[in-house]
Amino acid sequence: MLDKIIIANRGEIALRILRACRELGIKTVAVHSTADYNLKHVLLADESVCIGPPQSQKSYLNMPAIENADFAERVEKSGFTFIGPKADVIRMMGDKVSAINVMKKAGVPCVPGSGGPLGDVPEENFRIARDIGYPVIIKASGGGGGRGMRVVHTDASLLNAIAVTKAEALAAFNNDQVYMEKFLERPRHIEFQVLADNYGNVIHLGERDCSMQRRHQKVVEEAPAPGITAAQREKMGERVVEACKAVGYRSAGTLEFLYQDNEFYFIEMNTRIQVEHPVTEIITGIDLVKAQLLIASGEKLQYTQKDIKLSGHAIECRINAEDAKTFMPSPGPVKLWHAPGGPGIRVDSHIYSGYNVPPHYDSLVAKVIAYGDTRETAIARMRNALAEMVVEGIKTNTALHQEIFTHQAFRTGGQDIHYLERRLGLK
Ligand code: MV4
Repeated sequence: MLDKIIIANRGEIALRILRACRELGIKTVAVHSTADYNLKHVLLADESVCIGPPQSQKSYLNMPAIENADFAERVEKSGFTFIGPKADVIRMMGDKVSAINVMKKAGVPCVPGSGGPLGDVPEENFRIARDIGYPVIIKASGGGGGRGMRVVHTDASLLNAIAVTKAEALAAFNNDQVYMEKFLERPRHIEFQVLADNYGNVIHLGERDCSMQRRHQKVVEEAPAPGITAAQREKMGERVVEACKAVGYRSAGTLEFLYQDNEFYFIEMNTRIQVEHPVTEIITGIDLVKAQLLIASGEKLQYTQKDIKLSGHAIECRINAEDAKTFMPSPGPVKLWHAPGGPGIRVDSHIYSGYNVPPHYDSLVAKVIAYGDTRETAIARMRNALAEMVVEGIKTNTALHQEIFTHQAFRTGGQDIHYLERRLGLK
């Protein structure tokens, strides 16, 4: 078992990791900026080290390395264990063109596309676009999560879109490689969770629906995805497991898909634990963070695929310190915090009465997760929990969440990625 770990995170996930360490008897070192000396996990950790001023670039992200893969590599080269996949696998998935190609080769369905980086021969790019069929989307290979993308509807704007996306990609990611995909107009965002050990054992833990988003920020996530059948899950699950085996994946990971007209299309892979992991933990009964720690300790996966049974339905609301209408950040002192509770409610949060939300980082202050044997029950419990929750001193987006659950379209389930922005009248 690992003896002691550095928690190189902040906020609710750092506390989540600390709790898993406590359960396993692993000692913890919290590293934090000067703005974060009063973070809950810093106060609870066995040791803490201040690593710099508030700005992330000067503290949490202050290292000569330019990307996650380089960081993982440096950790391993220094003789420590990195809790996550191998550096070369992180690097491969960080490059979207190479990620798509390995997935395609391993039998995972991908969006019809260029299958490689675009060159600078105009006629060739016109041909690719016409073969795919407009509308197409130009994406930066070094991008992901919605950064560096452009939709193109006709030949007339294709070359300029490629040129501009390339220039932006070079500036943002130091990599001007771009690729082309068919633009899906009304997809859902559905992602599969995987867990892999150091010995080639890989399982999937079903899917999450993360279609409720605004400006690429997820707002509500749920598992399982409404309407996905056990047969679809099993088929996609088998493919994602085979693909992870093929690349020598290790630790927790997420394969993101667009889902439209009953088909899944792989778009990218996240090589880390994600904000929305609790909904999967709840319906599978598996502690994903603990599993990551055990895997990094060299233990074999304790489950095989047949041990994984999904039960019930879980929904997560991301509570942000922001204005519910304007979405402007609302940092400052939390005067009063009462977490909701009761049957089927889990709250992952680092805030407490008297805590000050710093202005320097993302605005997530709590995740409220509701569980029930049916989706309807989970929604009812969530609405009670949101009504019961008290956060004073800062503004939160709780009213937005409350509104989402009043709408019949949400209650029906299966809305696309544009639903929330349409609903908010932002589109
Ligand atoms: C797409 C797409 C439509 N067609 N790719 C945005 C985030 C990044 N992960 C990929 N994204 C998209 N890729 C094709 N071929 C639409 C989006 C997209 C999106 C995807 C997931 C969740 C929210 C989104 C919001 C806008 C656009």
